[in-house]
Amino acid sequence: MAKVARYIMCLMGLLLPSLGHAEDGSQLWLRYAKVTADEAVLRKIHCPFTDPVARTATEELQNYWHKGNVDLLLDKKWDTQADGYRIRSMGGKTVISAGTSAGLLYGAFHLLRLQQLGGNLQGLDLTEKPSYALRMLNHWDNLDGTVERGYAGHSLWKWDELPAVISPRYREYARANASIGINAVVLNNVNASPLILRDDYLEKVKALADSFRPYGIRVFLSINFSAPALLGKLENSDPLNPAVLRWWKDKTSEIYQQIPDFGGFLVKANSEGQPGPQDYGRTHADGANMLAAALRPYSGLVLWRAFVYNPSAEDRAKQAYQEFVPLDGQFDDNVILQVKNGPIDFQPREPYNPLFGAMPQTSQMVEFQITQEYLGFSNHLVFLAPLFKETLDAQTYAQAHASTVAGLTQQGPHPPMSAIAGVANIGQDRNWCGHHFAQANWYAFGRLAWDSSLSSDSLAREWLSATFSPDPALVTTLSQLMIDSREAVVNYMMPLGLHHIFAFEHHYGPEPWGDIPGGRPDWMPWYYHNADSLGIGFDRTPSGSNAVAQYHSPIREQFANISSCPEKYLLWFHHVPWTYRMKNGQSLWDNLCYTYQHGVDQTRHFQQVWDSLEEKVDIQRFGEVRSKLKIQTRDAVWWRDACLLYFQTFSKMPIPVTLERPIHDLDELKKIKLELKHHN
Ligand code: GCW
Repeated sequence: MAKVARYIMCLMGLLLPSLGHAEDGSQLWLRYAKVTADEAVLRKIHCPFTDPVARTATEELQNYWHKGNVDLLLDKKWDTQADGYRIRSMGGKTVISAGTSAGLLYGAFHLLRLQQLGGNLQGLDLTEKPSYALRMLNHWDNLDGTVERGYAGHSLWKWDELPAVISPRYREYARANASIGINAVVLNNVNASPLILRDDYLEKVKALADSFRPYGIRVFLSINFSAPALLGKLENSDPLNPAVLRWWKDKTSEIYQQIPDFGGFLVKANSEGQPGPQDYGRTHADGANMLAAALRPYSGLVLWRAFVYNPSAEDRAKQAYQEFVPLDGQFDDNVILQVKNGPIDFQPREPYNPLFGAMPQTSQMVEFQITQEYLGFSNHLVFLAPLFKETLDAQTYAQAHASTVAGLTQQGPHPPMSAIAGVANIGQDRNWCGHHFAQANWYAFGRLAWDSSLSSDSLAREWLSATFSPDPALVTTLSQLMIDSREAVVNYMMPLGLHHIFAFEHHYGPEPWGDIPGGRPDWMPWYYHNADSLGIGFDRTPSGSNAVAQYHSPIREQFANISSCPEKYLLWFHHVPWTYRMKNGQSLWDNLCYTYQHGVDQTRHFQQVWDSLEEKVDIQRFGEVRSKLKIQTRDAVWWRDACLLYFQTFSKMPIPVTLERPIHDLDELKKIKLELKHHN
């Protein structure tokens, strides 16, 4: 009955106020109520500064702040680089003070968030300073409008229309970023086309930079290391060739003439077929320093990626460390090494990358993947804050102080260059991210980049209150679901340290049997799971590849010893007999079966929880999330059946009778060949 009433009211445009108007998710977490003209005359927002960022701060408050007068002050006492701010209640007013206009903007959004979340607005006195100086999104967007591993439609950047047409979405995007503290974006894919540096594209880049600037956002570009040869028609792109350096210097100067606050270059070099300094017998440091020299006069940065591996006899998990650690101390101080959170590649769970803490003289930053390449695309509800925090909070024991990954990357050798990046999950979909709950991952990434000590639970609650409703029943129930969702995806995809057992190319769905005759072993699932009649898992102890040696003591010993290795990493570091006794007394095989089943049970539970909240969620988003949860559960069953039936061919052990029976046949599953084209 209620449903029918809601439907009719929706048709009449008369939705219940508590449910808002018809929602398509396009407003993200910024569902602030606008100040009316009557309200506006009752309060004054005072800001003596007129630069574009301060103006944005003022406008946001003018448009959305309902609760009395606010003064915005610049206070030189503040570190001018830090974007920090203070908010105080003083003599009937609220005062935001900061060292920069960007600080005022973040302070304004903080105040609006407090209002939105129903926080106490009396007697305020709070001070904020970001954990990282550079809080950055990496777009893997191509110039033809597709997005590498993008699951929310085409690229937001309409290169063919720019610079003449400026889509209103550019500002909406920038505003959303600013509201969570993101202050830098790399516009294009790390598999970079050299064309991005051509004059006509730089004009388009300038137009985007101009749209983002009022929101305190700086633009960076991914570059193709061979651009001097490919675009500049030089003989080569050898970093030690003076003509190459000259080309980069000229190009950089050209960029800064158009975009005075340009941030710098992100580089994927000698990785997965991309060109790089090694093509000329030079090192990563030679390549990075050459670009750093071109950028130095403008205080620009080089973000040099450490994601490198080659088909060789060496364990892939060890290769980046082997290549980069000997270069410690050789990188210029405007170079930051951008390191993926784990040593393989954005798997549902990886131990932290041992490069963190292994290069004390080199600035390092973490790269997370917000887009869900290996986590069910935008079909699966997976809240990533617990994954991000697992890495940030990991204790490396690399130094006496500050040796969590967060600590190491926040206090590198060259402050204030600290930085953090997330590969964006944003596209042209009306709801920006493809799945309504994927917005939470964009949100959580930004908020953690601002304050890495925030808890996953508080982030889930904040986001839910702002995005769906502050109703405590909804927030409590769904925040629990969100927190559980990361472990669920690990359980139904790759539990107990399993990794890289997904389908070739598109990376959606299970393919533990995957093998392409003559294909690169380090792209094949068997390389990683090593299942045989004795057991399963990758031996990375001294009796195997000895990747554990790359970790500091006592982590090294903890991981190397099968009885102290956390079970969540067991099969990452050990080849374990099927009959091995797990801590709960089950055999490894039984435990694997129970864990896969548990993952399936969790997704079924998510469906029930969601349905129980039907009355509390608007119709459109309710229906869309419900459909996605159905797909997620179906996929979880698919993963369970595929992995257990396949591994059973080695273990030869029965699936415990208390568990659900598989509903697929292995042969039938092996025939599935998805033609997924990244939803482009
Ligand atoms: O995860 C792998 C992806 C590639 C990606 C690469 C990288 C941009 O499968 O699509 O390329 O990582 O991070 O460079």
